[in-house]
Amino acid sequence: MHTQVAILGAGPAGLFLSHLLHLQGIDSIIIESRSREYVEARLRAGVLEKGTVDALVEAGVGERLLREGLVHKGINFRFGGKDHPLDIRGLSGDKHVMVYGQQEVVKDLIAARLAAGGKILFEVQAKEILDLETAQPKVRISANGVEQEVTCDLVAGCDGFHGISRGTIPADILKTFERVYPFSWLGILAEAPPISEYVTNVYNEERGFALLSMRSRTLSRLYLQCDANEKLSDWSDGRIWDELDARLEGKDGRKLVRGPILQKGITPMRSFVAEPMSYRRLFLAGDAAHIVPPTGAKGMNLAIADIRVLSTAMIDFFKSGSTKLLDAYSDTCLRRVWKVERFSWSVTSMTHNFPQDNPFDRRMRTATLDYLTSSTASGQTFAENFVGLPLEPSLVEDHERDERTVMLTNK
Ligand code: FAS
Ligand code: PHB
Repeated sequence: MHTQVAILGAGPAGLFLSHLLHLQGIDSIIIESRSREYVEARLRAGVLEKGTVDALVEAGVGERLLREGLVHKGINFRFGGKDHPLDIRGLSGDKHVMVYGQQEVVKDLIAARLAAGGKILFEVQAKEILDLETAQPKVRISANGVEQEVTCDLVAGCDGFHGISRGTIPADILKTFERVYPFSWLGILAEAPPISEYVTNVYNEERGFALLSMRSRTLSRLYLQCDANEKLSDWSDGRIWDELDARLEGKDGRKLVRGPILQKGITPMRSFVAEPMSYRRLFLAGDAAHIVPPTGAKGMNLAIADIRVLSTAMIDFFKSGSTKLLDAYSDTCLRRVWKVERFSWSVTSMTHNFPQDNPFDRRMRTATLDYLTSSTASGQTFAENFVGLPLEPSLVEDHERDERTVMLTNK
């Protein structure tokens, strides 16, 4: 099989890249190890930044999102037993986010690709990426024990944190940066009306963090900070509801409306960045290159932002033959990736209890949240990050300046 771009992974990154390339008449093949049913049922992110919504709508795959998604102009913080709302729209210059499950975005993108005759090889494992130093790299794939090769011009590593593409970058070139948090999130999807119109971040000095989100007006998406080594089997439905209510405790007597739990899972928490995000004709995007703790609702949004940069660079390459934007891809993305890593790390640090805390640390957290929700300046900082930072301008100019400097120095 031959294609212009071989894409590993049918998550938001791989699917959106394939769609954007298709709009410009560029051919791609997506290689996905899981079944279509599996990837469409996988519950993950829920909050879409304004830039993500705009990109999906402009690409013609946002119609259901606009129809079924929930507009969120604010966010709640609950600490000291009271709610403290933040007017995201007012603090961000009239921007807002939308709540629309990642699995819905994936369904919309798969439907669009298949309707356009796109090639998605489900239940096919990418085993190895070869010949990246040549103009015709290959991906060795395997399905039901049968091995084949996909030859291509470019390879997009959109295969997530546990994929193979990141490991294809030579160890003496790849640098990784990681922070593993000493806790996880226990998340549930429940058939129960959300406690409020907007997402609520709960900080309880004694018991830790909880997040009260939703996927619709009848589906609640709720999370609890739990120990990193917790087992799901230790958490009965009743214990989950009781602990959520315990973290909400307050004079206003707020309690969650309970309902059947449709899905539950435990997600480990880490911050991770791999540099560079490209090697020869391989370009990493999304979780293959970076991970953020879900606290800032940035994971999928970062993946889409990478693809907005990568698709522009790949389209320029196929239309003009120039590699300038591709050469600048990694540096361009990493500037924004690190700022988003900072935001996600900071929101996690100010809302979760850590084992080494003393009472002063916990009061500091409450004071930080009090300042965040009472100071316009602090609120504006949070809001501009939460609705989504703008894409960085391509660093082509920087690279051209560097090249000129190198040439002058070598003269
Ligand atoms: P993805 O992981 O979505 O997609 C990669 C795809 O590659 C997968 O379908 C995988 O099957 C496939 N693949 C891997 N190896 C392969 C191989 N060798 N061959 C072929 N295919 C291969 N983000 C938030 O913003 N909010 C949240 O609440 C949130 N919750 C999360 C909960 C969990 C359990 C996880 C794991 C992540 C969560 N995230 C959350 C982050 C998540 O949304 C990611 O950022 C997002 O899925 C990134 O998209 P992709 O980069 O496309 O990677
Ligand atoms: C979610 O609904 O998954 C969500 C909402 C807000 C966050 C993080 C996650 O800050």
